[in-house]
Amino acid sequence: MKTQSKEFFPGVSKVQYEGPSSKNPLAFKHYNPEELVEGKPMKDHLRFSVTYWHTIRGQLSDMFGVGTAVRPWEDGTNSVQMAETRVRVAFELLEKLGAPFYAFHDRDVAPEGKNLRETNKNLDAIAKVLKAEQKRTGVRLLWGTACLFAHPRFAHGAATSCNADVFAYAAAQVKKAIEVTHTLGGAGYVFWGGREGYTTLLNTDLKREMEHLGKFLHLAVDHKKDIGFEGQFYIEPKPKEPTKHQYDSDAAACLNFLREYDLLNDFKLNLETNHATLAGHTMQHEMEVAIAAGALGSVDANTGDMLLGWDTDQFPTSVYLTTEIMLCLLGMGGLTTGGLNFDAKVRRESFEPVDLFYAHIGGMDAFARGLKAAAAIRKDGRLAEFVKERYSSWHEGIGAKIESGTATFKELEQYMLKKGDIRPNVSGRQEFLENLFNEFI
Ligand code: XLS
Ligand code: NI
Ligand code: NI
Repeated sequence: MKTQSKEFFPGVSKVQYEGPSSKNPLAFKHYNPEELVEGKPMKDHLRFSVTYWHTIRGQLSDMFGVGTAVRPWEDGTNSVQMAETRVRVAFELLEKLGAPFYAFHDRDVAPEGKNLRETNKNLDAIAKVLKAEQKRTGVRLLWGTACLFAHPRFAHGAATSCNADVFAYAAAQVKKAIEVTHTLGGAGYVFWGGREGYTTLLNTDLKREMEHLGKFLHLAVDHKKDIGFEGQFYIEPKPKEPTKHQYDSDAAACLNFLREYDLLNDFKLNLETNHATLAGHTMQHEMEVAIAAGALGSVDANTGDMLLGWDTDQFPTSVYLTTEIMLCLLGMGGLTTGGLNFDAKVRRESFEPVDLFYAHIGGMDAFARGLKAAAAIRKDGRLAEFVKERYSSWHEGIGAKIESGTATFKELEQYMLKKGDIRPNVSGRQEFLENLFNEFI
């Protein structure tokens, strides 16, 4: 067994805040964990999380080529022993980055065995190591989840599979994953329906599949209550990839699904930037939709590539994007159970271990800048004031009457017949507002 003192990233020491003038690529220029923004430490606003699947398990392969990742600690096996070593790697990285959270799929952390029983045993063994490392470092589990998409048994979906046995297997797997998340004190649990959708409607009973998904989620809620797990359940929308259409396609579709199946009280949304853009939305749009329903829970913080149409899962570096995200989050009063989870991978060409640090440091700094810019926009107040003023006709008179629900169509007709006509009398001032936004970047 590897001893705890063995270093996996010997060239990297604990990443420190050195301020904006630092030229050290392994230092934070903007993320200063204890610095107060709107009276709260940055680390509590941002609640950064590292994803196990990309950062620890990502091979950097693509559709055209095998993995390029150079990971000197890998022994070429997927043994339980190797899984244990990877936990040490993960926690060294988490500690050096000063990231307070991590997230994983069950199969990222422990290998499948020859049957479900053995697989569960493997997971239990690694959960023990995870728990010890959490205790040693103070790092916490943001959320756990089950991988219901990689294994061939899920080719037709999991909860929405045409085969009832696959539904049963998925249920057993999710049961176990929730229990392990509970044991590790996870703040939440995510459902991402990687294959809960279809590739052709010719073979699909859409209504039946969606009902099965609703049923599955109810069973999960029941079990959560049974075992006393108080973490937040999330659905993570994504429109497609790997399927042609996933049922949880965007925030609005998820909210409607949860409402239809009476699950709205038990779920919030975990929104991912690259999924928003795949759905033809901005992240800000997805966030506003979720916030309006009181259902924004957590964020998978990444970004896509403007010129590539798939889920490239890149680390976020655009301060415009992070400012928009932080403006939404500050506006809703901040994250509670959720976090900014870097569901992001380094490029296939960035194959050295140290690239994992550059990537996370860049993402953390980009969000720190976004946080500061968003707080400055709020303090300045002009943007919020503009929006408020834009709706001022609703603050009194006929507007107030409509909003309070006391106006009738008849009355509105009378009102307008008397007035005669109405024309737009104030500009939307988009360009003015874009300039205002830029003042803070
Ligand atoms: C894939 C998803 C996935 C979820 C967790 O596109 O983002 O990584 O976050 O299953
Ligand atoms: Ni994600
Ligand atoms: Ni993704």
